[in-house]
Amino acid sequence: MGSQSDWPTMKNASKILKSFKITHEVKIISAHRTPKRMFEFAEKAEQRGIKIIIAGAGGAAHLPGMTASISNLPILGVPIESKKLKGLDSLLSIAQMPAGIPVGSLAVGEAGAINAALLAVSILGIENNSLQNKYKLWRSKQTSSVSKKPSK
Ligand code: RP5
Repeated sequence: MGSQSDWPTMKNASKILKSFKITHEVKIISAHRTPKRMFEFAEKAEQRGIKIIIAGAGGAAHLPGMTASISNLPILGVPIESKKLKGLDSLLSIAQMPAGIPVGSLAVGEAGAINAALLAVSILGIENNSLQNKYKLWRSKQTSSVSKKPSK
């Protein structure tokens, strides 16, 4: 994520990954404030065995796109809800990538962070039957938890 201030949102992704026992690391890397850190991380991620990068950023949210410009790994971008524009700036910055450098953009805020992690689980599950089964179970539990009628 781009800043400590993104962590309240991005910790929702980490919680999901933990619940599926997915080994992951959590880092603050800013495309603007720490560009060298970003470059080094993105350049070495694949050889370090990382499979998917979830990048959360807000405002002029260049972290997902710039990471995608350096790494061939799948990049899932989470637009953080910014104070001034409620995340519309983040969403457009992340979604409107030029053709040829893909970033999978999720929803603004907490839902996006949760779904980025679930999408990562789903992608990793393609080559991992046990993970795929855990994901199916998670989805079916969610379905069963939805009441047919509202409570009083
Ligand atoms: C972006 O700027 C970060 O991703 C964060 O969402 C936003 C604001 O950062 P802070 O000023 O709160 O550190 O780089």
